[in-house]
Amino acid sequence: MPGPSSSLMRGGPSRLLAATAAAAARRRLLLQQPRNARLLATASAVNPVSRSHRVVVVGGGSAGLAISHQLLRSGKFAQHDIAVVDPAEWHHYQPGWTLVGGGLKFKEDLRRRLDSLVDPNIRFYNHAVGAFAPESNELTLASGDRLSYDQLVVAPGVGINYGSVKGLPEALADPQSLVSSIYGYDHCDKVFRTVDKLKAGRAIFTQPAGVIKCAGAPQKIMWLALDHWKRAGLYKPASADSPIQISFATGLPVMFGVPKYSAKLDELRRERGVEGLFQHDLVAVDGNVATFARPDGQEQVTKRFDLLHVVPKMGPHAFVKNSPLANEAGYVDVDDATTRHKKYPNVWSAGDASSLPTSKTAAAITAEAPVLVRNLLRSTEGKDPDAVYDGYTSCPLLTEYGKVLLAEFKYGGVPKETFDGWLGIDQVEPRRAFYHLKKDFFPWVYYNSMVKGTWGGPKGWVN
Ligand code: UQ1
Repeated sequence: MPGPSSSLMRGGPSRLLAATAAAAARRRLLLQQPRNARLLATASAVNPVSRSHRVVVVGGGSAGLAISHQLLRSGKFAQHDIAVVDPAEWHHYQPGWTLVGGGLKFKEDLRRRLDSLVDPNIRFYNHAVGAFAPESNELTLASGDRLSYDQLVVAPGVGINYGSVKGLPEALADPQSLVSSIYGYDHCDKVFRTVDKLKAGRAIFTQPAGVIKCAGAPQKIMWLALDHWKRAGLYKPASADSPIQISFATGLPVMFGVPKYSAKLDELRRERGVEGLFQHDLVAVDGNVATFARPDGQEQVTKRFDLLHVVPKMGPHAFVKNSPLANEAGYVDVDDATTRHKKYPNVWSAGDASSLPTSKTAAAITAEAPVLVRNLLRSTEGKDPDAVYDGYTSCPLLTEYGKVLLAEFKYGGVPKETFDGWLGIDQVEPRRAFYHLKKDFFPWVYYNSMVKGTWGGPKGWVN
């Protein structure tokens, strides 16, 4: 098992000398050819730099920032012992994009420059990862430079496969089309414009088969749109003369993966006259026609729409999927309880990129991060992991303007409700207080605490 940081221990003096010589050669080149940019670029490509850190965290999203700052706050690291790697210019509070789609927030207010969120004591590499080499405790950046580590945390999230639906990229980009998605910075503000524009016709809201982040969001945006149209007199629940009709077309067989909440949400769907198209997996958009795949070799189904809200398929990034760290599905193959890699004991993962079999949310990260951090720190001291992640995750499900059903559960879809028993609260009932948690408190605590490593989710403030 890797011990405390020392490039001498890991690579031996020859590697250190080689790196120093390479750096000196680069400096000489810089002095000799200060104006020849092309030569310099070539020189750095053939002479990649190698740096070492005690912990390298891949990903500056919710998981990467929470984990790297919790590690820093442990007081066990010197300046630049910890590094964060992420090519992004911006960090987005993605849970807020549903609120943008509902016309409740501006997307510009939900983002921060990523470099402004990384503590100066953490070394920030604003680069993509090229490849992992866990056998030699190294990774290569897209720039060609190499980073070596004692401990590696892999938390780059998942990618959105817009191409998974034929015709979707074009339909999203067309400002005239009433096709949109809250799953992306570029389009999340188009959603409310399309909702506000629709005065009559059929609105279809989709959810794909397979794993997505925030499994409740595809219907949250539908409930907000329904409420908007209802208030405008354009939607009359379960009425034939309603100007607007609404369908929820989901690749899954149920409204939600947890039976307790699914039953309630299906009851709302029926009461509100929303057509349920279950096991309908959107595969193509062509003009005003949506095509859905059906299971078990059944024929595809086409539906005409006037407004379409799409949730594309999602999946692991290629640099994770095609690496030795991935399981068959392409996620970082970690233990469900300890978050430690099943094959490489100095590799850890949390968040959307991990194989942790829970619903992918920022709330899940509030519970995963402290477990990962404690177990990683113990392992640097030669101790076995003793912290256990129980699968906690949460979905604050907007059911209308002003109400949220706060679904909270752990592995196996077993409810684990923070406010259970408080004054007889059952979280299956949508409430105004939870709406304010979702709309006002969580975005605030996220940037003021969570990304700084001081928010423990249901446990409140930590560190
Ligand atoms: C949470 O901590 C959090 O992070 C800021 C969220 O935002 C995305 C959440 O949605 C939830 C549910 C939590 C959990 C915290 C409490 C107090 C239930």
